[in-house]
Amino acid sequence: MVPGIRRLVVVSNRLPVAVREVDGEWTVKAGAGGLVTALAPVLRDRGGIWIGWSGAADTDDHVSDLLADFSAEAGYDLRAVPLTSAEVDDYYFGFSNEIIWPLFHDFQTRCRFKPDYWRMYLDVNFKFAEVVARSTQSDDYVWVHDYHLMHQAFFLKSMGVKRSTGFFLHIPFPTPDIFLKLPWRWKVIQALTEYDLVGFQTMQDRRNFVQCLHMLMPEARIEGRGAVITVHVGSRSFRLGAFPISIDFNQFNELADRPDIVREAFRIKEALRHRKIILGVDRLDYTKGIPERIRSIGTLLDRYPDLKGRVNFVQIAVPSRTEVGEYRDLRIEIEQLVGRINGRHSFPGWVPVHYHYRSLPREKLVAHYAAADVGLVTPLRDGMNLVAKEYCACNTGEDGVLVLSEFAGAAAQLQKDAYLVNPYDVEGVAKALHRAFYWDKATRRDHMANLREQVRHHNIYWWVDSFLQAGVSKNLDDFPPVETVKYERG
Ligand code: ADQ
Repeated sequence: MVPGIRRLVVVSNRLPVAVREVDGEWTVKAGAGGLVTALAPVLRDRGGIWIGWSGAADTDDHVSDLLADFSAEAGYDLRAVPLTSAEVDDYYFGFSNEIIWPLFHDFQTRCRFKPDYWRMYLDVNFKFAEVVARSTQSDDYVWVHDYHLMHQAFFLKSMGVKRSTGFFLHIPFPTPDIFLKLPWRWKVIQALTEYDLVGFQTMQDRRNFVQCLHMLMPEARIEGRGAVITVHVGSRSFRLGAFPISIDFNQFNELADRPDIVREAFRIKEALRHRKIILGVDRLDYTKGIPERIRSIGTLLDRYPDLKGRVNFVQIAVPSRTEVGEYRDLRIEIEQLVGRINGRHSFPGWVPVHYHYRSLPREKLVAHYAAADVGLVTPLRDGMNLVAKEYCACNTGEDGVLVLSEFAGAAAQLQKDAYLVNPYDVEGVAKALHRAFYWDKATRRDHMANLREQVRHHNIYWWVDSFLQAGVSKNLDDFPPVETVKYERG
């Protein structure tokens, strides 16, 4: 797939496995996220390596044997970067989750700019880079993922280790007025310029990055147009691209049509007496706009009494970062809002909001998507949002409506056929839901068919290939703008 490149080396904060201690025994299981599904076959076919933290602190010896067994079976190597509890606290919970995550999602008031976090972030990045240097050779392609590890190329170079490197940012890149609040803004930008390719989810993220670059490094010069452009800084050049991440469309599509899942979807509808289902699915995170969404449902029922007893809102929230106080507070806020709306609007035989705080197995999740008449995806800010794409892939009857936040990266691709809303505008969201409720069958089918086509073409394999091609190609003309690229997996 990539000429001249020996192996693909993926570097991410977490390894693509779940390592757990159950009753004193350590176990390791394959992870199930989209990134794992997309990259695992690529690594397996090309004999690659995945470098990351196992997810458990201070587990050095217990885990390495288990990972070796797992590697033998998976067909690619897993290399764990062991982290101490102090490192996990300041690098992961601190710098990554209390500074970069809120700042890059425009929540600057939630940031805790502690210098200790920054120092530990650098130490841990150096530790990762040492493992990368030890585990790789000069003709390997090192693909680094996400905001936890922005300094990999910088440290590899400072060690004198020459590697071809690419970086993909899964979260948004903020506008200069927000990014410039970061006390270590220059060092972060400078570190990113050390990669050979930096990939963003959307053209807007890339534009934001270019604006920050112009402000902090006025000598930088941009060349080219389209999805991939070149930046020259002094004697050095690197590339910037927009590569919207996606899902394995066929996998979701086929699951949704499997007879047992069709039956499960029917059971979900039956349990709600075949009322229209509005569905929300998210990690429980303040960026996902769950309280605002629930308030919109309250407003919907207040303003449009014709829908009383005719809709159900089902919110499924997967527990996330439960150790963090802010996330616990958010959970309480959501539970109170659900209680208040149900207390105000329920009548015998009808409870408007059904809230589930748990992770669902893939099959159950797909059954919920397939059963839902409206997918309500309203993050306050999101790099992409895969739930929006999963909902479309599972809507095999082409009968659903996607109501989507204009602040999700997915809106750039899906805006023509999704019902776009401002998630802060509770009345606007309520109005959109009311309209969506009355959309006729033909309108629903037209829009959903287009949405599904978009996700089918720009699937996760298209994403991997376009990043890797940009990572090693020398010809910019190979890269037409993302919006017009047509791709089908051969
Ligand atoms: P996330 O913030 O985690 O990802 P998202 O893209 O929506 O956000 O992915 C969430 C995943 O979790 C989906 O695949 C979904 O199916 C799954 N999920 C959510 N709730 C679940 C539940 N209750 N049970 C089981 N599974 C559940 C980050 C960025 C995003 C970006 C992705 C990929 O924040 O913007 O789209 O990375 O780059």
